[in-house]
Amino acid sequence: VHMERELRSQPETWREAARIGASRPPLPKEGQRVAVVGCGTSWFMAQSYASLREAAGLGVTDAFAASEAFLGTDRGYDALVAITRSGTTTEVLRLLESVKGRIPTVTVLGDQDTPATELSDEVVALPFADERSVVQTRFATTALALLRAHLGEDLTASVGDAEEALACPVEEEWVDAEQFSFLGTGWTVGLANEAALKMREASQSWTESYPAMEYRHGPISIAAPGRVTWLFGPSPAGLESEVARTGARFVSHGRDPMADLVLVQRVALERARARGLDPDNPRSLTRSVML
Ligand code: F1P
Repeated sequence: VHMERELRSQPETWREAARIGASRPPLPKEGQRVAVVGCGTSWFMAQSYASLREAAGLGVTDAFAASEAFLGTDRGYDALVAITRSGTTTEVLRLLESVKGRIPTVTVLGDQDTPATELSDEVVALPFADERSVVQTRFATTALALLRAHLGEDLTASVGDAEEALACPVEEEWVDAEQFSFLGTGWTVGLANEAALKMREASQSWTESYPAMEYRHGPISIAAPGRVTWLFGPSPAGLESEVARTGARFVSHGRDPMADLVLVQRVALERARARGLDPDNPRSLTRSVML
């Protein structure tokens, strides 16, 4: 199973990304107004990075699904950051083509030698984090680790937490649960979206994701015994008790939220196994989605 080997290598690949990220100046530059794009998993990593960059005070940073990013000159972006493991995703290529010569682009990808490379002004390739599985695990988190290191974050504790998330038990209650809702705030909203996607892709699970406080405005209606509400990052006051009243299991760990995503990847893998599914080859999905 590629997914298992790949997800288990994350502490190593994050260490390497932190080394590369810390050794070069932040991309894009401080003060630039930036659009970050991707598709699927890569879009969710774009959401997390956009939130972190803006919170770090480096400038307005917006995340878009590549298919929905209409970056006309009037939007005023100084730079575009694209995230794509394959470098072949149609929507990303179309967008890079459409801004070529107008907005400087930096693309974070798995392999240096891809169609996206030719369309980008600058590329950051992470070949050591590239993957065989259709389902992304380490490329996504390693790309985000690199971008976090660019922002000046020290990832030493995150790497330690990822090791811990790989060593801790996967609870049976999670493997058997009927439904999962993943929640986040700020940069962890993207991680919650990614956790839900991982469970759908690898294990055909019914999962949803929301900004934590939005969950209270309707989605909590389906929380019930046998279902799990999983929060990434700090818990907004009152949320845990509100979920507890529904009978759903509330999960919230103190570890680095990206390391908590590693644990969800393991839950997805175990659920796939329990259902007799091949987690590397999800139904109706290919390694790179092209039109
Ligand atoms: C992104 C993507 C993933 C999806 C699957 C296929 O492609 O669509 O979101 O989960 O892994 O690829 P990419 O642009 O990052 O290669």
